[in-house]
Amino acid sequence: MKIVIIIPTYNEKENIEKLITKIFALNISGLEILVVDDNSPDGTAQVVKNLQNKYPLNIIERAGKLGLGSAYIAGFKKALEMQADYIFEMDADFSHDPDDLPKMIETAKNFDLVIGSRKIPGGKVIGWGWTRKFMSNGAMWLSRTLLGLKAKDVTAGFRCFNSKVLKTLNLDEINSNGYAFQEELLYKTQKANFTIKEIPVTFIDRMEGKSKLSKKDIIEFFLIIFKLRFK
Ligand SMILES: Nc1nc2c(ncn2[C@@H]2O[C@H](COP(=O)(O)OP(=O)(O)O)[C@@H](O)[C@H]2O)c(=O)[nH]1
Ligand SMILES: [Mg+2]
Repeated sequence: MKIVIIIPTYNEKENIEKLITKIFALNISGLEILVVDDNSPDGTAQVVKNLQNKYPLNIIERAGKLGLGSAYIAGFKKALEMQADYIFEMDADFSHDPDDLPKMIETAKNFDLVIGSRKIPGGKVIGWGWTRKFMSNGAMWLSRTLLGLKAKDVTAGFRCFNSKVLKTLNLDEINSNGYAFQEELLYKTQKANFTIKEIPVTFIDRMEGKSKLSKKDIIEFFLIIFKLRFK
């Protein structure tokens, strides 16, 4: 069984080595990491390359900041080439706890998509003010209502896909980025009738570095709802 964890990075020098070390310390058999770096000016890619002799660690280096969605699409294609059975999405900034990986892998044996969810009982967010929580809840409510999404955590970026999902979906048709990308991918997974399971996780806002997503990503989240709903 092969598990590939895709970690997109843009200026994550303070986080990436610690995260990679922590994931491999779990000793999960068949696990590999695939970093997708967008030519981070802080030298994230070099930090990753220095660890490649120690771990089963791969890197895709792209020319510039091309966005989270296209980073994942590039990562998915590579992970499928690597013959992965399970493919994870995971942030580089420790918002997603590596200790949740074993439980997600266990659950992935019975479901096509497993979501590390902040929005079901037992899940939570630490470090966001009330405005960000309010915005996030409102946005997800709108998206769930208009798109008929069953999962509660629409924009979760901690996910485990059975590779058959990503082989089935037409990855080249997904052009959104940021939060919209997570929303579109969830929508298409549900629409293709794959089974989806949320398990509760605690999401901790990043301690090191700054958010790489912007107002533009928030606007795109709303626009894609209408594109998916009314096209
Ligand atoms: N390769 C790549 N990674 C990105 C890009 N934008 C964000 N990321 C990464 O995606 C993950 C989530 O971004 P983050 O800034 O933590 O978003 P937030 O948690 O919503 O504030 C982090 O690992 C980022 O380094 C991008 O354009 N390209
Ligand atoms: Mg983050």
